[in-house]
Amino acid sequence: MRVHLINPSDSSFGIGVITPRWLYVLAAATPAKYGDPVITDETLEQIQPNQIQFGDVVGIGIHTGNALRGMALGRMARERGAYVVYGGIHATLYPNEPLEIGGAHAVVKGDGDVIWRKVIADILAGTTQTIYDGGRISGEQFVAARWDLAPKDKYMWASVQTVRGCPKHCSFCSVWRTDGQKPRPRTSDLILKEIVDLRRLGYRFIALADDNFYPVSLEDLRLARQQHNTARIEELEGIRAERFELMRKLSQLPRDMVFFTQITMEAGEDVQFLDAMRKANIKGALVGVESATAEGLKAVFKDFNLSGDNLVKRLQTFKEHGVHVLGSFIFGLSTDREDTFAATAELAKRADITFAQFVMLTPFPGTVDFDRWEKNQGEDCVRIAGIPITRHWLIPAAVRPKMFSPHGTMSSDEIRERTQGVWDSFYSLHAIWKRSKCVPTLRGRLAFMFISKLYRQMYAKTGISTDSARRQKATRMARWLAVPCRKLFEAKPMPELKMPETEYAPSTLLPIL
Ligand code: B12
Ligand code: SF4
Repeated sequence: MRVHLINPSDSSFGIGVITPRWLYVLAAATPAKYGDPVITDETLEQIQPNQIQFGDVVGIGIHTGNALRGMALGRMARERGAYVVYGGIHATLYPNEPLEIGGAHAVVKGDGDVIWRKVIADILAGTTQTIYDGGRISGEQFVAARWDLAPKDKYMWASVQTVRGCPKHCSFCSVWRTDGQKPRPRTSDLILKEIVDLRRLGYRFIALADDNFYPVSLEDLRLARQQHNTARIEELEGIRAERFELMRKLSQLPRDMVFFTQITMEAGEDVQFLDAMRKANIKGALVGVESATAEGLKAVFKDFNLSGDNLVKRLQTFKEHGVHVLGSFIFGLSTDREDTFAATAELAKRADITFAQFVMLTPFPGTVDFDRWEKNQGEDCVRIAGIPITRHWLIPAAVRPKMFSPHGTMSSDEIRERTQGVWDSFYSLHAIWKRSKCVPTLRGRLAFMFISKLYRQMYAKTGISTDSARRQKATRMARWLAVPCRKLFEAKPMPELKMPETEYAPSTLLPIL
């Protein structure tokens, strides 16, 4: 019996930008007595069915975007006589779906770190349950990934998680419902140990795959103090101190390391936090800007963000303090108008952000937007290829619409074309070259250009295009670009690297509290 872990994907690029962390965490959670799991990441290459044998255990992790491919893999594996188990955010939200159409024997909801060993043991003992609840484990229980199993020359960035959960409640996001609103920080010494191991292996670029690296804002603290809520103040200060402690430890790592994370825009008013990020070599962050207008932000329950000139200033603050921004914008909000696209493109340039992504509003299950939308669709909703539109992820990609909520003034095609136009303008050669001045050397500037083009190719061209021939062409182009790009991320392994001195130094925390 072998354990397989498969990350499904319709598009394979030969090279991956970021390691899918769950594969290597579940590999670490697989007891040694079953041998090393066979790992297949289909964002690199598609699986060969004959790798799966009768009696194997096959774990498939799905988010909504790759659920359909995941279901096909599950059916294939079951037909070959394997035991099929699903997990991941989509399986957590719709545990019955893999059981009904994905050939699943079992589905794991929530965190897999602790429960995975029980699932395998139950399968082998013939006592499999159909649904397991892995729950929301505490930070100390998060399992460190088995990076020794990752292919050496395939990924640009490794991924390490430092906290799960997010206290916000944005209407388009499911994280606060699945991972919870209470941040669950991981023990900082364990994070550091995993990062040191990665650097020893030759990874120097690391994505901190957190829901929100900045779980306590100054505003949260201000409110708790205003309410004289002592317990809350202590809790928030504790989490905040833990963040600074982690960053202090990261700052002791080799200076060639580069970290990237995801944070809310509120971090831009917390310059002490930004300075600590810079010292910790956290050189960039995905910031959910979402909309450039106040009405748009209200529509997505994100009115803690700023708009207009204040937004530009706030985003510039990140860069002034040494943190590059990958701004994430959503198009297709009910408040968007024809001129919103050009205004957003203009704002992204003015705000001097280093990278940007422009996504079309998608009602992801588990979100407030989805609940509202599903209710509006009613029982007799539109069906495509026999699938109700409220289960859009099950509609074959070739006929799946790109937008789901009719817009008051624009057609879906118009929104798609205008979104594509904003990508084109932000990633034109001229615009990228101008932005590349943030890198000091000519070689660095050329690398920046390559990476920008690859980013656009992978995320915009394969995602927004409706025509499958164009998508295939874009995938081929991305495969071609990815090879030289990955070379830029290569680093010499440092097998001798020691763990930095990590003893707790309370005095260093005092000024921040
Ligand atoms: C880092 C990250 C990214 C990174 C890296 C992706 C990568 N290569 O790993 C980047 C920035 C590239 C990215 C891109 C996107 N992402 Co993203 N991403 C995340 C984030 C913040 C963390 C994922 C992570 O690594 N977590 C750490 C691992 C260990 O946790 P995990 O994957 O949940 O796995 C645990 C359990 O789920 C379970 N489990 C998982 N699989 C399995 C399998 C088995 C068999 C078992 C037993 C258990 C199990 O056990 C694991 C350990 O506890 C999540 C948020 C989240 N909370 O999931 C969003 C998230 C997954 N992303 C999301 C989205 C929407 C996207 C994009 C579509 C965004 C966009 N519009 O472009 C793209 C899609 C990219 C793609 N094609 O896959 C959504 C998905 C929503 C949904 N319903 O599917 C999430 C949930 C964020 C959100 N705001 O809602 N993402
Ligand atoms: S979008 Fe970001 S800030 Fe909003 S709930 Fe999701 S993780 Fe939190």
